[in-house]
Amino acid sequence: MVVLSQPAALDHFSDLIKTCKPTGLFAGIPVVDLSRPDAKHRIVRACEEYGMFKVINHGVPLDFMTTLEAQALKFFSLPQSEKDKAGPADPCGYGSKRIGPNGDVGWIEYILLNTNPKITSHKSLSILKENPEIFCVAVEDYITAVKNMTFAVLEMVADGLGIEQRNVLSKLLTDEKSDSCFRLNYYPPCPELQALSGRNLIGFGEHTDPQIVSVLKSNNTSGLQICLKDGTWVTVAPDQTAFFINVGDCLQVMTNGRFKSVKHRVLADTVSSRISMIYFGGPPLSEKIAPLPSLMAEGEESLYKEFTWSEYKKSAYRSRLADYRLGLFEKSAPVMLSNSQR
Ligand code: GA4
Repeated sequence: MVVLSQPAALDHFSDLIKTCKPTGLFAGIPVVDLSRPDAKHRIVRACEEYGMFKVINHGVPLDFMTTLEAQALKFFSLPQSEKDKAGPADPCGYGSKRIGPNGDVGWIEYILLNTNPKITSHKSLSILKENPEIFCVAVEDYITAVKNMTFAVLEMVADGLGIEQRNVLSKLLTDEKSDSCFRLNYYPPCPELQALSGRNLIGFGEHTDPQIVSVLKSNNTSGLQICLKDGTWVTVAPDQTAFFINVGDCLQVMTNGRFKSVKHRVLADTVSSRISMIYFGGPPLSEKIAPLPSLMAEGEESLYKEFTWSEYKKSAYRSRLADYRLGLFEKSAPVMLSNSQR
């Protein structure tokens, strides 16, 4: 028997090393050209089938995307002691390897910010203050443009679903109390991985996003994988000029399970660093999350117990990354199972 020993540099990270079936780049993610009249129908179909789609002709200036990415790279290249001044993440701020409060880890460095100026945490403010030239303008421009695109996409979703009130979803994010956040992720390359032949290093472990919708832009390094309906994992081909939009748990509930909150994860690369920036659109804390009445057929019942975003968020922060968080709120199965037990 051949026993592969682990490179010393990875000794502390055995939790992050997994054997994931090799997958080729998946070409099946629906591409939606937002300038085309059929966009709304394509979006709805994609949310039902994959819980994710890629948008092109999105109207976000390329310059905003490349500038923020360059600034983020600059930040992550600072000496560790400088970056640590913006941490630890609780949940906002700079974090390295630790994800969330319950022991999850990944081969990652990140910055988490609240996007609502009214509830911006002290930590978010100090990152912006200490690195003004890096963040202020670039983050502001980028987030404003991405938010506007997201509002338009959510209106297309409502329209595509045949709902008369087009802003029924977007208004939750345009609300001044919307609890949205923004994340910059940096996945450093790990050359030592090569020695682990066939095994993978987890950058961000499998999970679903708790919010309504997430909007991701990455550089050209692959790593993002999604889980298809049949349980197979596929690698999403990166596209640095497009956005990948995915359904969050709240949107799954608001469509009474018609849209699927997609399970996804990120694997680290041996040679290239991956950078991604994600806007997570969440509703106000007091918002009740329940199926939209206009989507319910006669006699159809909600699959979920009613909850507010604040209750769901609290419950999410008590969970581990891979837990099936909606399980606690399902009417039929009131237990939280880890994904591997499902
Ligand atoms: C997943 C989606 C977003 O990145 C995030 C994450 C959050 C965190 O990193 O602080 C969580 C995770 C995410 C879900 C379960 C909890 C909370 C880490 C974690 C273990 C910012 C979010 O809103 O939920």
